[in-house]
Amino acid sequence: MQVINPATEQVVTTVQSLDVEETDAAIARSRKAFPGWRAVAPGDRARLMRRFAEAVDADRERLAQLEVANSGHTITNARWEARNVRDVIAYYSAAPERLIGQQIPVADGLDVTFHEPLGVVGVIVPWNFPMPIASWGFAPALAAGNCVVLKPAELTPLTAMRLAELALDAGVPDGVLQALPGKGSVIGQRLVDHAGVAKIVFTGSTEVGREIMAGCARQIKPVTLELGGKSANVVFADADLSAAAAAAPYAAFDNAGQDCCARSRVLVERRAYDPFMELFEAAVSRVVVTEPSDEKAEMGPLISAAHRERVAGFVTDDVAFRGSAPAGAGYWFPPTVLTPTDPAARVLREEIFGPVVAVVPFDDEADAIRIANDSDFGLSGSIWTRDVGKAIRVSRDIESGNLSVNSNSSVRYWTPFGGFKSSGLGRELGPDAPLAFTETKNVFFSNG
Ligand code: TAP
Repeated sequence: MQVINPATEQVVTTVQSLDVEETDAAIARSRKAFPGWRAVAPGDRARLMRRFAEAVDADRERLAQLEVANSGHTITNARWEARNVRDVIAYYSAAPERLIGQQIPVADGLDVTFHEPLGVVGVIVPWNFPMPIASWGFAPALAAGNCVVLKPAELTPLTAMRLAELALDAGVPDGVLQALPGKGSVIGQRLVDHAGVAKIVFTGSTEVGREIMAGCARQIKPVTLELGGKSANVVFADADLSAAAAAAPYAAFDNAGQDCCARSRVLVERRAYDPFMELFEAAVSRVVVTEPSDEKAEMGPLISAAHRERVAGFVTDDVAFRGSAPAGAGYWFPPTVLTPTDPAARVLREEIFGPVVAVVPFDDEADAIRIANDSDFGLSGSIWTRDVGKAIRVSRDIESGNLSVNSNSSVRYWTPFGGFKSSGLGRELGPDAPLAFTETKNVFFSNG
């Protein structure tokens, strides 16, 4: 399988796609490694994870350059992503020594609970943020004493493969973390169907997530689903409009809009609509769309020609204004702002996963909440206002897993992350994430 640089359309390298037999062999290696990994004393497992984090730290620039070449991420973003992986592994390195159970008052003895690791966990990752999303699954799973088989997207396998090498170099035993490049329909499906895989962590489209959940249901296999989004960026008239407008392009066009948390709907209070649009247009025109290895780049290309075609299908006659994009080789697409008037427009309903955003006016607080919630998705979103009471009310009423007031921040590894409605099931990250990779065992000791 050829790995293509989306900014140049050139072949970066060739990677061997694994088949079902090779996937089974990898699962068998993982199952063999599990008793040993589970038996590593908590302090030693913590130390190995810290060494893994240090190995990632020492390799940050190489990982970042791999992501620029493989995924077209801007170098600034790719460096942040490599640091994020390091920090996520370091954060969960504290977990092995803190998997604390309970002592429960009972008659006739003593009752205690243990958090037992599940076994082999399959982590299936999309192409949009290959490195961080992998680590949000594998780091808490490893910390809780599980082995992980990681399935990167077929388009973007390079950083996942490098991270598995770094784990080995750091002393994490063979078979504890493996990355298997190849097709979702082959490797991913096998991880779901294989009785030797105890849990699936899936990040990707709602469509595939639904099938994964059905596959897991057949085996009563636990599953975490991190799926699509259609998030609203709600701007009230009392907000700092300059700050909201200056930030809005990055909430929709960062990573070329290939972001599950992209605020691809901007809802603006009607009486602030015209001044906001003027500021927003100026901000969009300033977004630097260029060769992603350029330190000044703020947006790179889309992942593939097929995806660019899909994104282009959302651009209708409602174009308000657009930014710029390079011509020539590469899957470039300009930042695009639409002002649809039909609430049923596809651009307001479906996930675009490209640099296209729709702006919609609203009348008041109730109208903003109604429009924000008029979606099958509920992953992320923002509320811009100077009124603290309004911020509290609206953030409680919007049906979404992650909201941000006067900012567009989405994912922090210290806090739980995941969606409402069709955006998913379960939460990743935050201090409790390792517990999602354990079963609670209750043991009664009779004093008779
Ligand atoms: P998908 O097409 O759903 O693919 C995601 C992963 O699943 C890939 O590794 C894919 O492998 C694999 N896969 C495909 N078919 C499979 C099957 N039958 N069984 C098991 N695995 C299978 O998504 P994508 O296009 O890569 O990513 C974009 C989507 O991910 C968007 O909807 C986006 O919102 C969502 N996303 C969500 C989040 C969170 S945290 N909620 C974060 C990022 C992205 P191949 O690529 O090799 O086919």
